[in-house]
Amino acid sequence: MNLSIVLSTQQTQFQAATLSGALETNLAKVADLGYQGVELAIRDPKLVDLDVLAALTKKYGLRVPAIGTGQAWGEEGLSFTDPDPAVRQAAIARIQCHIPLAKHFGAVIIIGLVRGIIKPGIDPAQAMTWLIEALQACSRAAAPHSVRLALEPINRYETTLINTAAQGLALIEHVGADNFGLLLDTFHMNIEEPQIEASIAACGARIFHFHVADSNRWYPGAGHLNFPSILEQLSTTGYQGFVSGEFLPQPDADTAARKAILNLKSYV
Ligand code: LER
Ligand code: MN
Repeated sequence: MNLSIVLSTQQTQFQAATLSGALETNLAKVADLGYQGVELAIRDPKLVDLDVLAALTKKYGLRVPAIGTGQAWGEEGLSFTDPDPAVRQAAIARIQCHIPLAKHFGAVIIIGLVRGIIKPGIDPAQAMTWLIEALQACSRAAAPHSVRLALEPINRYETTLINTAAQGLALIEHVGADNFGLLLDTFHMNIEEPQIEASIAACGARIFHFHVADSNRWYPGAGHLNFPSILEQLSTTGYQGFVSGEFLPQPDADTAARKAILNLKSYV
């Protein structure tokens, strides 16, 4: 099992980016703890230098399995389902801007909260149409570069659009692109899925990336999720990607990052 952990390239309001800021110090720490990869959360690719990122991740022997994009929503309000067409277009352009980075690292581009929410007064069917059109445009732009996109079902308290794996699978049918799949996150699954292992099995080869946090969004082992069973089911699907830690920096970031890898290794 390849393990990675979320690292935001800049300070962020997103609480479950375990590590943020101080890029080289954090990369050295992640490598030292034994992680094979680092999932980079990047608000805007224009804020980072691909050459620097490439050199530093190489220096510390870290792969980049995925790029998180949610800060474009959380900190700038960009979304695929905003009633304002200019905002929708800016969100699509922002995601497309991640393609060169994703191509370089062989990373999946995560579509999390940048999909947006159904805003008050907006017909849900209209929001879904905007979402599908945006995902088709981004998947089409990424395909020639062999870049994949993964939409993350997110719990009902954070979005009104695509909360469950089943909704994610239905969306895949509508988008109709081979390079579009899902990111499953155990924290959200614990809230939304009737049975976590069954949902993992149902998603099968469409699982493009995987986030782990425990039931309380602390590091795996700090809550009541059955990770040995969840990870066994994930491996049964043939998943070859990274298991990526995205949890609160509690009781502090260093302890959480250290306990997560210790516990995850003991489960498999
Ligand atoms: C992002 O990966 C995530 O899990 C969401 O909770 C973002 O808010
Ligand atoms: Mn997540």
